[in-house]
Amino acid sequence: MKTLIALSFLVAGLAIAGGPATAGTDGFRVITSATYTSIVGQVIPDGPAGGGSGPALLDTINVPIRSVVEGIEVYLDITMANWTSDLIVRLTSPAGTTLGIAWIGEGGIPETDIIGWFPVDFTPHDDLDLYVGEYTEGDWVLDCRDYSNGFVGTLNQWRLKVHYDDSVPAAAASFSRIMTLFR
Ligand SMILES: [Ca+2]
Repeated sequence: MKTLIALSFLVAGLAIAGGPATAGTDGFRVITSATYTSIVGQVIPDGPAGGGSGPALLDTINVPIRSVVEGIEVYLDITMANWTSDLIVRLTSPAGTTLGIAWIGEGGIPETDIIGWFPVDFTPHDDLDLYVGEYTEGDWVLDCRDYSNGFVGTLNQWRLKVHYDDSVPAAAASFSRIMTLFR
């Protein structure tokens, strides 16, 4: 019985939130976006001398929109004294999905400051489309860690751009949230 209920929510979710994520108006779908900025200004703790991860610098952006994700973009502004390739930055969605954003020298990030959008300016470690279909509302948590002893970086600010379907009613968004519970 639980399975049948889950499937009915799945069908409802697909009927409303399915289709390609495109900008602008698409029939009944009104894809729009909202950008949130968090000014942080904190040093990312240095990695230990023996190797491995340093303590995490965590920062949260709370998204109040009740809808489903059509796309996610992340802007990072991290200044480094020297070398960024010892940094790993991850993002966890309200549904609990953790994806890699900036990752040890990958995706075209420079050796000095990382200032730009993933995936517009740099290629994220993981495909951020994996967030598509998740619930937008709640805490999105950025996790920055330094994996090499020596130089440190500073997270000046970051931004989260959420593309969502503005035509999805709150009830449908709740269905989407229930869907994530059955994954
Ligand atoms: Ca370091």
